[in-house]
Amino acid sequence: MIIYLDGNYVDEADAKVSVFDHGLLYGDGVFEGIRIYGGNIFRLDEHLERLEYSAKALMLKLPWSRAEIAAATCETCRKNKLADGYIRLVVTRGVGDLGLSPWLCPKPSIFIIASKIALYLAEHYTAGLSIVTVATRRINSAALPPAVKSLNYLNNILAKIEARQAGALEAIMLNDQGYVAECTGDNIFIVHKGALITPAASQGALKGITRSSIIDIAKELGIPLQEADLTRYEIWNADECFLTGTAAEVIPVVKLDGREIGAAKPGPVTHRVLEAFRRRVLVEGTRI
Ligand code: PXG
Repeated sequence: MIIYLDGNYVDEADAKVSVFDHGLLYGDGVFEGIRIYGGNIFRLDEHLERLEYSAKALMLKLPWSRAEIAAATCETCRKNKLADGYIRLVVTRGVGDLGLSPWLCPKPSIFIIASKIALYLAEHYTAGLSIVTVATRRINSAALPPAVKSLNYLNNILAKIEARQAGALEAIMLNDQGYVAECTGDNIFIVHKGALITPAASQGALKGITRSSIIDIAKELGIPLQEADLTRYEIWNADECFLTGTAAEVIPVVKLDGREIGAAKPGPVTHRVLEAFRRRVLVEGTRI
């Protein structure tokens, strides 16, 4: 596998970063997970815009233009002959000393991995997931805005561990007021009386690229969509529920904390949205 690392295309065995990189020492950095479908990189510009916003929030100045990062992303896919897969684009604060101070890190590092990811099995999409609510709350945006896709994922990892301890593959994370924020690596939607409802990003969700694509699909299909505060009560009483994420795409949820949601099987609205999403990813995107 060929990795893009700080301006060079290197073999994965040579793709190494320093132990003094603050991305490693402190999780000081940002990243994107991006999909490529049939040679088209899905919503590359939106991903790079989110990367810029995340970096700006950390006062991490990107010394590359969006066009330069886009070109390196496409070239990494071409070099690996990757037409369908998952791209991990990472920017770290770079090498510094053993103190926190980011201003002592003169040069950020960038690397791009073009590979594959499979979070769930085919049967999870056909049967739907059983998820749980975990006690680990989504981090308060006054502490660290959840919209920042940073290299510090410990909040989500703690929740993921809790989910696994409970025998589930994904978990709902509530915000500190008890409203549903999102899942550990996915946004959440419910279907109620034919309408789609998803928590607003201000409730502690990442502004997911898949989420925004589903919002566009809802408009296209004429499905009413609302951003609203959700508690578990709304999920218990939902007709359908599904999660969205770059890796997971659109995955149905049929149980929460052992309670069946709706008919306890993937529902018609979820199917319509999923089919529209699958059509869209093949035609939308940046040709590499
Ligand atoms: N919320 C969080 C916290 C995420 O990390 C999403 C929502 C969905 O956003 P996109 O833009 O992908 O639609 C994410 C993205 C994993 C994994 O292994 C998940 C993400 C990133 C990297 C790895 O589950 N999720």
